[in-house]
Amino acid sequence: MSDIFAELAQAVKTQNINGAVEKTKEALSKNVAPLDIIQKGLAAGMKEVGERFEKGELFLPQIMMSAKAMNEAMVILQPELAKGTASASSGYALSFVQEGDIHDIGNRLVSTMLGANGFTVKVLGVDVANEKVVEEVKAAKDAKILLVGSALMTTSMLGQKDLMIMINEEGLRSKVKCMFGGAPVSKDWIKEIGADGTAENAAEAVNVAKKIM
Ligand code: HCB
Repeated sequence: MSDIFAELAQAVKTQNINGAVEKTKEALSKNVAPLDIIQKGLAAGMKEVGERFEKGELFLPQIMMSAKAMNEAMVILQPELAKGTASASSGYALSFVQEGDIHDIGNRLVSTMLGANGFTVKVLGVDVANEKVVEEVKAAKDAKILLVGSALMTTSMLGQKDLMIMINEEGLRSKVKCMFGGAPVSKDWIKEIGADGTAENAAEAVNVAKKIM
């Protein structure tokens, strides 16, 4: 089984878009769980791509093509992930990528997994201003709302702190539970800004979301 994960990762690492799609189809045909295909295969490859980019061994066009390979595979996986088994509603979630940030692969994955686990998810997309999030919270009728914010850059992560301040100033803190994630987000950061939780991956995000709601 580990071979298929290595091959999925390899397809992402070598910017092999067709290969990522074909290997994903092959893994599904072998009954490999869609989430394992992502976490043990595609995302593991993407992690390595990020590390090599940081070391200056890869350049932006290569990351873009690796992201494209992962995204094409996700097109196939998303309907599988969305099937889920939940029937009861777990709550309403607002999902977004922080202002200035367009990294949406992880946020889309978390949103899909929450949807598959009974949450009604409104996806606000990328580069979302805090004012927009606050506006959406005010407009929502639900008594409690889960904020699912992602930031992949240390710069955009700072916007999470500003959002917590805005939410408090607007008197909305009791209406929201705040779960933030993305590579630079740590438990210490969550504590510092007074949010409610974080998660390292989409499966953990579902558990955390259910716990804090
Ligand atoms: Co991008 N990029 N990038 N990038 N990029 C990062 C994020 C760096 C860390 C790479 C590096 O230097 N090592 C870096 C940020 C450095 C920093 O600030 N510390 C960086 C940079 C600098 C940039 C640009 C500025 C590069 C440039 O233009 N010079 C530029 C910024 C554009 C912008 O946003 N304004 C840029 C562009 C790109 C793309 C477009 C080429 C592409 C994004 C494509 C897309 O998303 N549509 C890209 C990519 C792919 C990456 C890396 C390689 C991978 C990110 C990814 O998709 N990971 C990333 C390296 C890294 O992250 N270490 C690199 C896979 C997903 C599945 O994981 O962590 O996003 P995830 O999500 C997980 C997890 O965090 C958690 O669950 C998810 C699912 O398992 N989670 C949550 C996520 N959100 C959550 C919310 C919750 O509530 C709970 C859990």
